[in-house]
Amino acid sequence: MSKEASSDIGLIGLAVMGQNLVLNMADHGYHVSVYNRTTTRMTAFVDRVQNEEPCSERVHGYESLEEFVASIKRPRKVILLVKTGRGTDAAIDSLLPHMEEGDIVIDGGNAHWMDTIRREKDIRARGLHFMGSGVSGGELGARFGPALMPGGSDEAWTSLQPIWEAIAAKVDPDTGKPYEDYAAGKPITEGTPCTAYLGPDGAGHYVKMVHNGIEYVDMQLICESYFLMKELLSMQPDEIAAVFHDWNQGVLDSYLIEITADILAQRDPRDASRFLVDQVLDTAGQKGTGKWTSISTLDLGIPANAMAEAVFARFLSALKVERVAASQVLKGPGVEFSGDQQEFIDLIRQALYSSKICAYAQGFSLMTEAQQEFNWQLDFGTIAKVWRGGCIIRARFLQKITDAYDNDPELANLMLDPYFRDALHDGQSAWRKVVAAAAESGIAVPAFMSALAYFDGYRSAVLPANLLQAQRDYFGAHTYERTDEERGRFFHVDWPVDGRPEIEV
Ligand code: NBP
Repeated sequence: MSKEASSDIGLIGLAVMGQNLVLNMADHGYHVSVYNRTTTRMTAFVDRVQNEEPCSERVHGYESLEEFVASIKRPRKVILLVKTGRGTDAAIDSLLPHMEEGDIVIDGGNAHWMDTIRREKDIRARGLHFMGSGVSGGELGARFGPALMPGGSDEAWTSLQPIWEAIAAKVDPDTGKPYEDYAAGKPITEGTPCTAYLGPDGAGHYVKMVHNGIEYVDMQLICESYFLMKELLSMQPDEIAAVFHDWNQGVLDSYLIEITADILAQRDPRDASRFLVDQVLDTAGQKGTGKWTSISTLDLGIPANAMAEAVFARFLSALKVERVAASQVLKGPGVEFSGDQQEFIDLIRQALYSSKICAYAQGFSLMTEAQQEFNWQLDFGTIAKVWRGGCIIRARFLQKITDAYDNDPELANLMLDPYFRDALHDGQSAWRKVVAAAAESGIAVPAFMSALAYFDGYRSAVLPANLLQAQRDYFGAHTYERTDEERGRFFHVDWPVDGRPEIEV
């Protein structure tokens, strides 16, 4: 490799995501310089790539950061795909001394958006650009087409846009269905790319975080559907797989439903007479983005209870030892089902769809508030479009969300859109029956239940917070507003009233 700058872009961090993103860019004709903190990882990757056409010609490895940076055409674009937090800061600190004014650093990791805001400000002050771009789709997505959620300066985006659009997942412009012929092993060049500029500084990483928060609920709702079929209907994994496969042909058509059907049908590689899912321990891990989303909903005052429940459900699952002990002490009502199995399966399907609408409504409400807090102008129809392909929550359903925001960009809540309103009206009777059956049988379905509580709470003109506010005034003189006065006037009495006057505060 000559020392003249000839690469289109550079990438630092050759773990699973970095390697796959490099191959994706090379597939699309880009020359990519690569660097990794531990050199052996870089050399092993470059050696491996020597056998992969056309990537072998287009991937160039460097042992020193100085040579790596010098090999990239200006304005240089360098993607970081390293461990979030200190790893990203350390990578930036070592990279910046070699970069020059106008160059662009792109963090493709799952950074916290406040870190991205901080880094963007620091790096802009040094005359360079910083973009925080969420990358979703895991290993396969990075290799063949992820959903990419960039935030940063307009100028940096203009420079990055052709590459991001080339490597992103693509969907059919008419139907919104992803093109996913990975097996062909050829880059997908046709269709609408699943990427768009989302706004300045931390906007891209915030949207990626909310994507993950929604993903947590989506997964939990699917798990609760499975659990009801398993516990209440006593169905076997392959029977439940067939149900998910069937659901995937309709409005629930999505990547997560598709892989759930695959997982449930999978036999145990150690013993083909049983199913692998039955051998997987029921404790779920997490990397924190669902928790960040829930913390953000609390910070911004947005009622996103299904999102929080999905995180809590993982925490509860992790208490395996305690749960096993408690199961011997705390008795429930026992599981009984005496209805029609097929009918109940369809009720679960409707409960799942209705709850899913609530989960997305919570995610978009959160982003509506966040854009005011952080001074972004998020385009929700575009965000739903970006999520149609490549990412973990990709689903047919997202086209309906784009339609909803195209019809009314100021939509206060997704549930108020006529399509989703009608779907909730149609599904709520089934949803209530499922939640009631779960409660009566002692089966934990926290996401179904909290989503229903959200729906009922949001559509209630009157809630019991009148009593709550009176309690607050009673013990803490926190004041209250009156139903027979204008909003914004606050009153207090010394409780119990006993003839004492009410005062306006
Ligand atoms: P990891 O998150 O496991 O990070 C490993 C990489 O970070 C290695 O290249 C490692 O270099 C490098 N690194 C570390 Br650790 N500390 C560093 C430092 N101080 N300076 C420079 N490099 C450092 O890799 P990953 O799973 O490929 O994920 C990469 C990013 O993509 C993460 O931010 C992750 O959150 C995000 N992401 C991952 C997925 C996924 O499915 N895995 C999906 C979407 C987004 P070394 O070889 O020298 O140790």
